[in-house]
Amino acid sequence: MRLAAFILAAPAILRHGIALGVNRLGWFRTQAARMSDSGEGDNGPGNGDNGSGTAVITRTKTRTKKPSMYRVLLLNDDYTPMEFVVLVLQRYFNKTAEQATQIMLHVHRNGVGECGVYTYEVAETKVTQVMDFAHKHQHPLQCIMEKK
Ligand code: TYC
Repeated sequence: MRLAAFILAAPAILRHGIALGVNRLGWFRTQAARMSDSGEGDNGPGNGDNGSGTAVITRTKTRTKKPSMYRVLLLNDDYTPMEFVVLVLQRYFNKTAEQATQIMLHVHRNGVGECGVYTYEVAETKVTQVMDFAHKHQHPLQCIMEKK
């Protein structure tokens, strides 16, 4: 074909080439198959060709989120016995006698100290357990939680 003739025929070649060679529905089916083979995306019910000749591909990306963490704190007071605070730290926060003593002394000297860091429900449970235990023994010990 002479160059001039090719240039004149080019628009038609392009139009028919796209229509015949790269069938739109065929391309979508290929994409869907590729995505499902690779485990990519979610081609669940409702994503297929509904008979209209139009395929809709949706992709669901799994997003995970780390939970917010909460510090559980003990507050100092003038009346709760030191041994009782040490016992609380061992019983509810799984501290050794040495760790518990260090934390208790830190609270005694600084007014506040961290017992542990937990997710919301666990922190809330520990606060309730400590407050109930202190109340039962008539000590004014205060235990609180704060978002990190
Ligand atoms: N200050 C208390 C005392 O001298 C001891 C104490 C320590 C109390 C820590 C509470 O969270 C606390 N007996």
